[in-house]
Amino acid sequence: MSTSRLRTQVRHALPTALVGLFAGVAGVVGSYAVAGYTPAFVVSPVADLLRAVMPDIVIRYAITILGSLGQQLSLLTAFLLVIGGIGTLAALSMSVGERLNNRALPVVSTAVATWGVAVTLTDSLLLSFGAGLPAGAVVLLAEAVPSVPVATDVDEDRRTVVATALSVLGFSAVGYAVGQGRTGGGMPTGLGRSEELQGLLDDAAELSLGIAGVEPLVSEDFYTVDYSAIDPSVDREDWSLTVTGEVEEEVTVTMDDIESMETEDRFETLRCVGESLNGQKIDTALWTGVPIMDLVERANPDSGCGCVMLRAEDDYYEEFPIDAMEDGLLAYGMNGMELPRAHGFPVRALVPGHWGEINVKWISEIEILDREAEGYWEKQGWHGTGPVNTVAKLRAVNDTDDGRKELGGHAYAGTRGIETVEVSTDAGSTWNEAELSEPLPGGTDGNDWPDAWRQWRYTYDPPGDEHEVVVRATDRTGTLQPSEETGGFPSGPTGWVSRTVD
Ligand SMILES: Nc1nc2c(c(=O)[nH]1)N[C@H]1C(S)=C(S)[C@@H](COP(=O)(O)O)O[C@H]1N2
Ligand SMILES: [Mo]
Repeated sequence: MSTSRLRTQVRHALPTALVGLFAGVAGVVGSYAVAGYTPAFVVSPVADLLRAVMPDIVIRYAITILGSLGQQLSLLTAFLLVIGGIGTLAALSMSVGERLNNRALPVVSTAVATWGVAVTLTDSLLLSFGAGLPAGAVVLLAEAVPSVPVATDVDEDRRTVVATALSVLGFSAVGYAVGQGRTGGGMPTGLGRSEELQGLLDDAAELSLGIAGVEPLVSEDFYTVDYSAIDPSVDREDWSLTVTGEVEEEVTVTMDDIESMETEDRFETLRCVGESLNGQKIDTALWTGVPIMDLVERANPDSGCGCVMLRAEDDYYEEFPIDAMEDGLLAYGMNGMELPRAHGFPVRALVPGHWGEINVKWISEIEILDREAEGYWEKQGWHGTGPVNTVAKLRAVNDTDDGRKELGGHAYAGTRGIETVEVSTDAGSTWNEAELSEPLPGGTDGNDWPDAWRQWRYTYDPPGDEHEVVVRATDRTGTLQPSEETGGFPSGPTGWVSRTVD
């Protein structure tokens, strides 16, 4: 092969790869336009697949160390894989078409192959056209330009590339906007009963100590932890929840059924077992829902293990003792509004005093088990189905106007409740009691306090040089938070939060 011939081929291959890239982008954008940011978007199952093939150890550290960054990385990888995959299909189609001297074939084969892959990934025959058609259209656009003689006219290629690029760019802008609209998440809907619920929220605001740098008792920004890359998007009308397994009779309820049941409003804190000791994966909201057991008892459960598996629309599942649900809630409201999608719309479980992970979002099934089984996180080695550890968090170190130091944070002990928070400003040699916010109204587990955190504040005259501040809590059973420090894995972090202050 002469060098000029080779050069021509290389120049020619470049546009093919580029057209492939454009086809990949167009396929992803088209899928987004029709599916929005939901599991029917082609990137979502690929991100989930990545998680499934990832070794446990990576997932474990991704959640404790990388936090949501790990999720963003796998999402980015999934994007690149899908774009590259569709691009490869398009490029292959184009080179086969060129060889057979058939210009319709690459268009059809790109569209059909992309559609087929999308169907395989998302299970959606119709929405998969959103990926297939734009990918095919890009190839059509590229092919529509008069075919180039063997002695390639480079300018012609360049023109094709620019025209295709501009079309894909325009399509991306429109597709993104349409997909955003489809994703929803516009204005949240109120629950009604707004006066009553606002009254409770006002009470909570009044009980907050108002320390700079410490979130109020009802969180302004509630954390999220999701095992899948893209949250399920559940239609209120399509949703139902069924009690299955070891029951006399399966019971299924819809949203209308849930809303006709007796409602409860409740302040409750959630905390993730995978957070760090002074981490931020702990928050409190006012939840509205119905008692889980009102529904479970209708099915007449008869479990051999006294255990239950909650299952969700994202195929998440967690197992734990039925007893833990005794005071559990099926929540459909959060802070006076419908439950947001990120927190489990339309319904999630709330299990008082237990780690966040068994508070299953987008709940779809309550399976009464005959024998013990493992939940999703337990299969990864976590032990997060039990009651939470007691913790006092240090959130703020403030200088007051009169030259003193003000320390503040939250303390949480699940349904055991917080009795006292103590602060040491000399590395643990001496201790003083901190001021505590009054408990939020309500009660669970036969207590007259709710399963919710309290705020603490401690003000002191600083010694004038560097000193070590340590914080610890005692729960209402009189048990002091253990001082021994462990990381989050597998049973949640323990130890006393400390910080050097100057
Ligand atoms: N269906 C479903 N429920 C879920 C999860 C999930 O990934 N899927 N994550 C769990 C974990 S690990 C925690 S800590 C809490 C977090 O609830 P939040 O996202 O509302 O804060 O939800 C739990 N419920
Ligand atoms: Mo969690």
